[in-house]
Amino acid sequence: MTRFTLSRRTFLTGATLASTASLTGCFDGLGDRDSHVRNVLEMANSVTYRVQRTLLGNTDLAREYSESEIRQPQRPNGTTDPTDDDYLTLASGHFAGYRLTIGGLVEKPQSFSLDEIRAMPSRTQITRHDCVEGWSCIAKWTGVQLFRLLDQAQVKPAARYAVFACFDTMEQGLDGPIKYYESIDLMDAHHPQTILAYGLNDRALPVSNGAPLRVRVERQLGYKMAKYIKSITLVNDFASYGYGNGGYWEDNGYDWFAGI
Ligand SMILES: Nc1nc2c(c(=O)[nH]1)N[C@H]1C(S)=C(S)[C@@H](COP(=O)(O)O)O[C@H]1N2
Ligand SMILES: [Mo]
Repeated sequence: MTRFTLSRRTFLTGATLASTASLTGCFDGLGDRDSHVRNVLEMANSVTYRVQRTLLGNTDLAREYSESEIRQPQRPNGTTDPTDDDYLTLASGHFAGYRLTIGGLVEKPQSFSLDEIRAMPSRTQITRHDCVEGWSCIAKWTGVQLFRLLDQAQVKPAARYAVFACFDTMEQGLDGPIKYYESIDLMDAHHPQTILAYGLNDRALPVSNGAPLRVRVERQLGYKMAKYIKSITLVNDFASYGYGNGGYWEDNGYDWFAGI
């Protein structure tokens, strides 16, 4: 049976301009954050989100591929070599001093070393990464399923989203460096294919693709899959992050829900 896949763009019929703008790629924002285009996009995005959440089950799997379908390396995109001091210190020690923290709306805040994460049950999946810029790569990702870490932290009922804070600075803001961040809802956070990956194509995850840990959210576009993850915070809204839209690119006009 063919899985029923909805293109989010199918639902943007009233917003052709907006959908064109959202296809221009990772390097072009939409400009004016308060523009009309932005409002149209937001409306279309929330409709798409609700429609997809209704039509696609909670645990429908993204397609997985075979080894022979891996034809090229995963193309690095966005930040490929963070220059932030705390990151460089950890990288120079092969990430031995790295800890992933989980906090916010949880009963038991957690802190994991990479060894602890690698010792947990792992999942390997060969999936296709689709960037909003229009390119795709099929690659093999290995990591721990996020729900395993969340279960240890015991997410409180009030939590609605998981926010990923990253090491890499995207630009200098008035109040200091603006770092990459992203967020997903708890349905995606508990999805069996949502993993914190430390392996790529049978090797340690390279710096260019997000070492030491990057999230894979296989039913959404590439920009949702935060690289260089520093912490995960459970929240019930994004108001205290950036411009309050749930992600660095979202703050620059991209859809928060980027289902494919
Ligand atoms: N921390 C961080 N995560 C990020 C980005 C980034 O610049 N910084 N770029 C995003 C985009 S637009 C894409 S397409 C993917 C690229 O992942 P790759 O380098 O493994 O191909 O990472 C996403 N996650
Ligand atoms: Mo992307």
